[in-house]
Amino acid sequence: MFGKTMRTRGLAAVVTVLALGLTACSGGGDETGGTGGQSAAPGSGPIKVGFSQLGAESGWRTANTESVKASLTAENGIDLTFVDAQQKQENQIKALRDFIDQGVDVIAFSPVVETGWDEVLQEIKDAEIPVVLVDRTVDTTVVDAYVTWIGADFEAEGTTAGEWVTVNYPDAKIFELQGTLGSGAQVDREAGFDTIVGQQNIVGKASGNFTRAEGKAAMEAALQAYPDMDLLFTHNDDMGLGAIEAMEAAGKKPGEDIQIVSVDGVRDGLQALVDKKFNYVVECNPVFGDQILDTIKKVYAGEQLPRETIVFDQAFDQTITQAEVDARAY
Ligand code: GZL
Repeated sequence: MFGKTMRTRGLAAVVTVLALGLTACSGGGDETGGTGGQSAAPGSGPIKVGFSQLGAESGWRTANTESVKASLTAENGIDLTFVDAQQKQENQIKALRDFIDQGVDVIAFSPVVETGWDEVLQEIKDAEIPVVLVDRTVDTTVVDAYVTWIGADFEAEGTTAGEWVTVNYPDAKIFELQGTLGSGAQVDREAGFDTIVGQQNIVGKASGNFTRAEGKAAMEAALQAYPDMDLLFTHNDDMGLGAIEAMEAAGKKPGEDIQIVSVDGVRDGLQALVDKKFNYVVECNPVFGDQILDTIKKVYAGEQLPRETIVFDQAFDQTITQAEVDARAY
């Protein structure tokens, strides 16, 4: 939370922040001048939102960005500044500092990795701009660095994938394609999966950075290094689709010679299920722009919010039909 003193809209007040609930508004806009620069009191115009998106690395991210932009619109009362960081933390930190200089009312961002944010999060806190964490998580020493986090339960996704493997392929020799190293999604999916399957069943790991090209390259090397692997757990569909290319180039049948368990559930990933090249996919729903909009409006209005909001996920196996895939929103 924002420490002991915050500005609520229209008046400065010393507010004791509750452990879980939080009222937070950006500074500025009240007669005491505030610190948020140009921000205005509720109802006097759009909410200025700075959104730092980590990149455009995967089908999941594309769908997430589309959902965010479809919800955070002028018609919905938002003046959005959206910045893509091309998966570089330094770009996100620059964007966050620019948002402070612009005097936005609310900052939303999906941190590419969990650590390295303390300095800029402290600067944002000092500027009294509330932060909504989207999707990825942070590991920071800054107390009350953000108002709330909205995203998926990455560890549960890993656990769900691991449980399917232990039930269906308990003796599998598993290779694990990890997402961006140090990202919350990578750390927690690995923790959830490995705990269930047991490290003794994992022959090797490598990062494909959540991209198709890097997933393909990592799998090409893994096929050489671990010729006895017979199951791939990939932290996202895009790396799994790249791995399929590598397997087929090596004369392996994906989904048969090497089972593939993936996370995300984007259309191309579910199509691979229909095509029998993926065997199991745990969804990580990227379409939650409306929930982000609702959260931002509540933050701006100074309403209390839960510390986190978990986005609902499900899982799919090869019984999924082409019609179901075609009907998917993303
Ligand atoms: C998960 C998200 C991950 C996806 C990847 O919520 O952060 O990042 O699983 C994406 O596809 O790159």
